[in-house]
Amino acid sequence: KDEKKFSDKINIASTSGSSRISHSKEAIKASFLDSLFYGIGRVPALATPNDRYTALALTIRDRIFQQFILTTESISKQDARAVAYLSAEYLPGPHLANNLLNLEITAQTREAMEELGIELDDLIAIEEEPGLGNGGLGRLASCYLDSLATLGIPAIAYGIRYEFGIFDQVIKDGWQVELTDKWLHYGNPWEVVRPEIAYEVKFGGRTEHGADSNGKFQVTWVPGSEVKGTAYDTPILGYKGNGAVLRLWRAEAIESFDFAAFNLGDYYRAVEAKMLSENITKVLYPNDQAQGGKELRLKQQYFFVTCSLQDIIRLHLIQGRNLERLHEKFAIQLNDTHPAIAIAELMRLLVDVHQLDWAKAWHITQNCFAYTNHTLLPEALEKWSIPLFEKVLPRHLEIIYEINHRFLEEIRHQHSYNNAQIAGMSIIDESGERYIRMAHLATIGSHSVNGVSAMHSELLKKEVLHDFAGLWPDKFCNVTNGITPRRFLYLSNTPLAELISSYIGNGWITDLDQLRKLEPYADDVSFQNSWMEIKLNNKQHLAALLQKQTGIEIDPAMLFDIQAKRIHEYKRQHLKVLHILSVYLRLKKGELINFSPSAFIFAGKAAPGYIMAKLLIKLINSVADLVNQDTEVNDKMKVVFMPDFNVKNAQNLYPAADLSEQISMAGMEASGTGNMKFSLNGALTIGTLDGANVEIRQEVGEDNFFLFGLSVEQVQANKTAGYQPYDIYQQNQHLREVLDFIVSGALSQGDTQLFRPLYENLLYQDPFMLLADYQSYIDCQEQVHELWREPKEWARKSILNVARMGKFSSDRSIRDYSDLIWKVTPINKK
Ligand code: B1N
Repeated sequence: KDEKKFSDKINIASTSGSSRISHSKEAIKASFLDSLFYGIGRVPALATPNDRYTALALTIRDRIFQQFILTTESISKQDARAVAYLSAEYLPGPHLANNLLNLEITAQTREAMEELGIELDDLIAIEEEPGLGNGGLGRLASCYLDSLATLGIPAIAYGIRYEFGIFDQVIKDGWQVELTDKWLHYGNPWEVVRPEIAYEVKFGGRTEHGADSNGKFQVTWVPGSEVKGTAYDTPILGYKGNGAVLRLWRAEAIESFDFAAFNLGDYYRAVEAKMLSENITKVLYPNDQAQGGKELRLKQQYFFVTCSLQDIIRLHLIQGRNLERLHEKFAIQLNDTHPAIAIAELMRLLVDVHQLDWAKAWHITQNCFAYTNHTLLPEALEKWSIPLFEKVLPRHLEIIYEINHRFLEEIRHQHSYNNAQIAGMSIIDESGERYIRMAHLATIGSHSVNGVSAMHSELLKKEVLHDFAGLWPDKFCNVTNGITPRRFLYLSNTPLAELISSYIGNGWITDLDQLRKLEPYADDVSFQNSWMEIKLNNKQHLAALLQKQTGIEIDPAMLFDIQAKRIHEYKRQHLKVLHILSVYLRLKKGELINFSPSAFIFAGKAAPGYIMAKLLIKLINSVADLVNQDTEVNDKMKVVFMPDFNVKNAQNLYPAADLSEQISMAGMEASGTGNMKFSLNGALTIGTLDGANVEIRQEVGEDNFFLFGLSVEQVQANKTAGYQPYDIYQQNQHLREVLDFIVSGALSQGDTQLFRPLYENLLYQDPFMLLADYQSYIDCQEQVHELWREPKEWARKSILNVARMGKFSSDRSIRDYSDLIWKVTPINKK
């Protein structure tokens, strides 16, 4: 009976050369047909486009898993310290083309498909992207996962498998209309469900305090309801090899829980319980930067956090390790406060479930967690009202009170803080109705707190977390955001990537600083010509797409001036609208002789409940209608709103931009990452000194960046002095004409009321100081047009922008996190 175990019988290395997963064209073809016949049971004659897409996705997935086996083996052999990234949002973008690129099999796959009479690009176009995030924060998480995988750092990214992601945006009569995002409708070939990896999640009920059978003090949580979270894994391939896992949790009913009702014959009540359970992961909240205090959102957060922590503990224990060393094996990163309940939950798991004493558990907890803050906006700082929180998580409220009590005792006695300071730092806000401040919980429970750009990290210490920075100066650090050059240059702008590689080699793909080698070619006329020719091609491609999406025709020779990001007042899409109207009115008067024909392009979603943002979209489309139909100007200017900004559409925008608009009020944009994507694709930036713009300008050089507007200090001084936008309106005649035009009815079939709220907000409040920055912006745009008239100079600056973007690779960000915060190193794969 010395039968060997299954695992001992398989030599994984020997499977890696197997023809089944070889990267040759013939193998891909055979594997594709296998997937089609035996994976989904189709014959070619009956295969729909989606069948073909699915068959190819499965073919590629086999090859990804094959690569993964090696990574997984090395990780377990080396007993390496791993990163667990906790984020309520991810925006991976379409997988197929990116995976082909990372496997370096795009060419042979294209040929294999061609030989079968299939166009690869048609299959790529079919893919529905997972819209599991709102914007920059979710995309950042996905860029980081790409870099973790590429660098070979052991990592699991945990999140929520929303059945419906961010809504699809369509424009009707100029207004945003939201449609349900049915991304799972045709199935999802990239994920693998792991029914055996599932955890119970409790909600509500009450706690019981007493002694256990050994007389030890014990708290028992008697829940009001329970659901189950099941793991769905998506393999994320890094460039050339290594992998990481995106593990998303889906809520399901626990059979046993509604069994009682079922046995009583109350079938419908049992099914209803099942339905309610599944609601938890039904839909993504489409608000970015504003939190409504919704019970279901709190449940979502707790749901994915407890599943993830239970999973981390399981992974730790099955390696035969001691729980007291959890922090030595896992670095857990909190992507904003959305997963910050993890701090109380890990305490509960360690103390209530695994019986560790409080001090030990707290040591482990603080050393596991690190917290990234992504915003200073007051309305985005998460807080939960105590009654709501207590109803959903009664045990966690007790734990938070205990954490808070111990913390406040410490600062009162060891640091002699006074009552006002203590009230300001308490986890509980007691200034009115009582709330839990999640940023305080995250800061107290973590060993590291970071902002996402140099400026934001400084402001974080000066403002929102000022007293904590005074107490623990060493806890605070900065990690400037970054983007993956694989997706946002190589994949989405392949012609430019290939041109770059033909001059400096392809080392830049994993070492973006090597782009510096382009600097000597910035003045090379033939390089400039190739550079601008590629840009023109990209613009043609975008023009064709926009024509298809909106019916609006734009001339690719125009200057493409693009603002693409969530619609928000602080981002000031309306400042750009003021500029467009100013151009329009001056062109109509025959002024502005030197204006170069421009296409003003916008893209972005507004939160469905954000009235002003939705009115802004209507304003943009109304301006577009007016301008595009006016034959007196429409050979000199066009305005287009691209609907449904998502990763897929974004990949068409960045490569085609001449000018990138990064015009938020200084101090408002934590970092921005769109700014990096545009610049990496050769757009010049017009921007304020805000977020990562500051560092981009530093890197590319002041001469290669169009700077305008007030600095943070000036914004603050203005506010203190009692900012009066109306005075500026009165003093600047041209601005007055532009603003008055908005309510003249010319944009709204005579309706002078439609845009009045926007107009009055600017004249009398102007919280984001558009009027203060208006003239500076207009003047700066004149400089843009001056440079545009010098194509060689423009090309030179465009090349220098790209050459100097190395710092903004997410590989650099991940190295910073690894060195400064996580203390992890890449695995060595033989
Ligand atoms: O995070 C990005 C930054 O580049 C942006 O500047 C920043 O605005 C963005 C609540 C947020 N901050 N906060 C959010 C998202 C969803 C939500 O429900 C807040 N997003 C950001 C990456 O660092």
